Amino acid sequence: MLDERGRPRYLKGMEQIKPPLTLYLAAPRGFCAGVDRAIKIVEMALQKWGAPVYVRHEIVHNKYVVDQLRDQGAVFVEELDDCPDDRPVIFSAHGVPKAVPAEAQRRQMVYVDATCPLVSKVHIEAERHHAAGLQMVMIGHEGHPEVLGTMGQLPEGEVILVEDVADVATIEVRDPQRLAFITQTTLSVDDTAGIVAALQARFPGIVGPAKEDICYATTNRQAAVKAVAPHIDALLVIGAENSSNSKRLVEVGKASGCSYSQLVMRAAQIDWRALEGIRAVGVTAGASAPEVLVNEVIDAFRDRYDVTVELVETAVERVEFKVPRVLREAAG
Ligand code: 0CM
Ligand code: SF4
Repeated sequence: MLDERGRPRYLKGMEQIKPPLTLYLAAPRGFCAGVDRAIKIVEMALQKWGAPVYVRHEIVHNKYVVDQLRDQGAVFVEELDDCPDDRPVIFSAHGVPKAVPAEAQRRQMVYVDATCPLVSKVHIEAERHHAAGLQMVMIGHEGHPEVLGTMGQLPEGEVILVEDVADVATIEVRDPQRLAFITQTTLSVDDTAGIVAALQARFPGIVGPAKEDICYATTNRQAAVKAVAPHIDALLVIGAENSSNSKRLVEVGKASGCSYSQLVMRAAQIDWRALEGIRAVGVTAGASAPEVLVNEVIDAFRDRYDVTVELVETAVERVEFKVPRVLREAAG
């Protein structure tokens, strides 16, 4: 029996015995090197130039992170048109179409590009294929800012988007012999393998990266969820609705046999009634979700259960990216 706040209800005078629960904590989880760098860029820009510093799009897809930076003087906008000429602007970790920095230059704005180097790597791949005369197929989710940014590296019509295996059957290409594929960095590793296989079956001459362009952080977080899944009755993924990599973790949880796999922004969103009777829960966090929110969720479980934490670590990450040189130089 749970009370109105989802905590176990006890009879008056009885000792408060909390039910036992094992909490399997996935590792790696949470911030990746690209997110860490992007947040640092905003913080260092605020130190260097003072507030306000404009940020085009959420620097990373997490409301908590965005709210904290806003409190320090960052102003989040969706388009460059919403920024004044005389304040610095930062481009989010997801990348921007080529037209965006070009426009910032035309307006003689100070800008810092916080695009993750692993997204920039895909931009460069696309340009290289284009220069070699190949048309591009991009595997990704329509409308996602990374997809808009990557497709926007090449002229209109040069990149064809496919979202799933069904799309592969219907696309029309200029020349099947002169084709390359690239992918969004935050896709499901397993789903993408299926789409790549379908592309290779229909266009045997298609050129691509060794596997796909999914980044190390996405790959590692999905592998950790797969390792946790056999132990648990429910999985909570800490992350935001607009975070592609976080949503993929929910799907991987479900595909790995965990029927209750749920995205939560933070502890307040946990549906305690849905968890009634569970004995083992898995917790992970998307690449844009700060560890403070993981701790908040663990504490919320401790309020209600006698918790034993088991770490399930499938990789150790040591990737770090430097911030752009302009921010490493003294204020000026
Ligand atoms: O791309 P995605 O929606 O997963 O973005 P995010 O901000 O949640 O995660 C980090 C990144 C990138 C690029
Ligand atoms: Fe870069 Fe991957 Fe992190 Fe995106 S999820 S910011 S591509 S490291």
